[in-house]
Amino acid sequence: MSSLPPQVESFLSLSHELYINGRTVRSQSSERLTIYNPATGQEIASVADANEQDVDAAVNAAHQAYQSGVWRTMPASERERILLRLAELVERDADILAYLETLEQGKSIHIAKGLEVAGTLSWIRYVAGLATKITGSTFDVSIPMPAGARYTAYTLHEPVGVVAGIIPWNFPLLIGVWKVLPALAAGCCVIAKPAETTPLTILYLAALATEAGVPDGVFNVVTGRGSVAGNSLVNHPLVAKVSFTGSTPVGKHIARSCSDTLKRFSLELGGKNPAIVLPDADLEQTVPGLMLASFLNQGQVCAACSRIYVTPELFKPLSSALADAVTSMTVGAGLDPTAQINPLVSLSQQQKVSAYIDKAPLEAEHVIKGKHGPNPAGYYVQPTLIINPAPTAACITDEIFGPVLTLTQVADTDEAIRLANNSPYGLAASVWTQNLQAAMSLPRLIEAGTVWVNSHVMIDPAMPFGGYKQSGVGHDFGADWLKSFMHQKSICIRY
Ligand code: TAP
Repeated sequence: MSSLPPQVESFLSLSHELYINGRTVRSQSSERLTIYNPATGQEIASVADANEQDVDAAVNAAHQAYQSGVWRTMPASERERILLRLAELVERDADILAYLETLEQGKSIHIAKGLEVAGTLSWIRYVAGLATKITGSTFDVSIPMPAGARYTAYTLHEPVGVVAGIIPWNFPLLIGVWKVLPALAAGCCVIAKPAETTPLTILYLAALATEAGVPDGVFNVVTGRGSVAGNSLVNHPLVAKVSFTGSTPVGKHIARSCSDTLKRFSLELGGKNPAIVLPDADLEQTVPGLMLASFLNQGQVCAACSRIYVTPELFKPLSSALADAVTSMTVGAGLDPTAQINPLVSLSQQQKVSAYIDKAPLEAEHVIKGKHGPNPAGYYVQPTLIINPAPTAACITDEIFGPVLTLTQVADTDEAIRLANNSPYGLAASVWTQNLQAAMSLPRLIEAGTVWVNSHVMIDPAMPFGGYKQSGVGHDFGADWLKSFMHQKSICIRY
């Protein structure tokens, strides 16, 4: 750790507490959560393990800030300016954030800088701009009484109030921004709950928000366990909306809890995302595209490709090209600039993914494994390609969320579509073809919120992203994003 930038060392050495009312606040719980470096298994920091009283304090701070109007009644252009200032501060501290992300999450420093922090900047800037584009509509209505009366109506969009943003561990900073920033742009006040393994960058971001001019109480962070802090947040009566990204089982639990009090919720959940490779696909483009789609961030990407269906014409060349690519990938720590595959986020994720890999030979024709990680204490798994698994194999039905890819030969395009849709998930998919007819028609047949053609896993703040089926409820991103953090009010004027 001696080669870390001094600001990273000094941040890690802090006693990390909760972030409430624009400052660090000591938790009322004496419990701590240890944060480990996935590359070594060694402790790098510890954070507060918030209890119900801590959550109550954070929600009350957010509620008071909301009631005071300090943020929601601020001119929208001022909210936009402060959020753009936050982007400048993220840019200033980009290297610190990227190192922290690699150290707590395990991902490559290249991905942390070039994708996570760079993406964070794009998303903050996009969403800041939405603050000044909140519009309603004006219309005449035809109410017939009293005789002779005329009415005009218009709609207003008003922030829902206090929002709980619950964040997973795969892209803690970027997804943290997806949960917090649209709520802020809409005028809401927020409590963010990062995953228990990856809380550091969101704590850092909250302090930057205060520096940027976000008023106290508007952006709070509670670190802690989902079963305690997360659950208390979701059930808190002063929370008006839960914005959640995470697994489908936890998403269902949150939906059930919210339904008791009819809280608003949006859920971005898991996926088991297929790619269909047609006979005319250009393999020079398809092979690197599928490798990126499947092994980016060690497959810990909700939209990652994890099932490939290929028609017989290209089965052999595609399977041998993917096998070569998987076995030649270099495996190492996120801080090793040459490593293409890095450790998984945690010991439990390593054990979960390894169990799927161990079972695969019993369920498939062939299993091809890549290199081992350099440090047995790190949370590495070998990148793995599973050829022709049984249709009911766990590796083809379950979201593994690791560097594990299946390749299945199908008879024709119809079978590929049928198998692609044969999943309770419907987050994302891709079609690989040079045929215009197929490129235009196949995406309409696939049950998924996003379908790419000749690419996969490419997202943009302007492009709405959400799941079909059990992959979610609602959408993130796009021009209408803020509406899910706002009530619509009709005002009707008689004259
Ligand atoms: P989860 O285990 O679902 O955890 C997500 C967050 O929810 C964590 O902060 C977790 O806290 C918290 N949580 C757990 N139980 C809770 C409860 N009862 N009440 C409230 N909060 C609770 O997911 P994960 O393992 O961190 O992330 C991987 C999953 O996220 C995958 O399924 C992946 O597909 C999905 N994901 C989806 C998307 C989109 S955009 N659709 C993007 C990224 C990831 P703890 O950490 O303390 O458990």
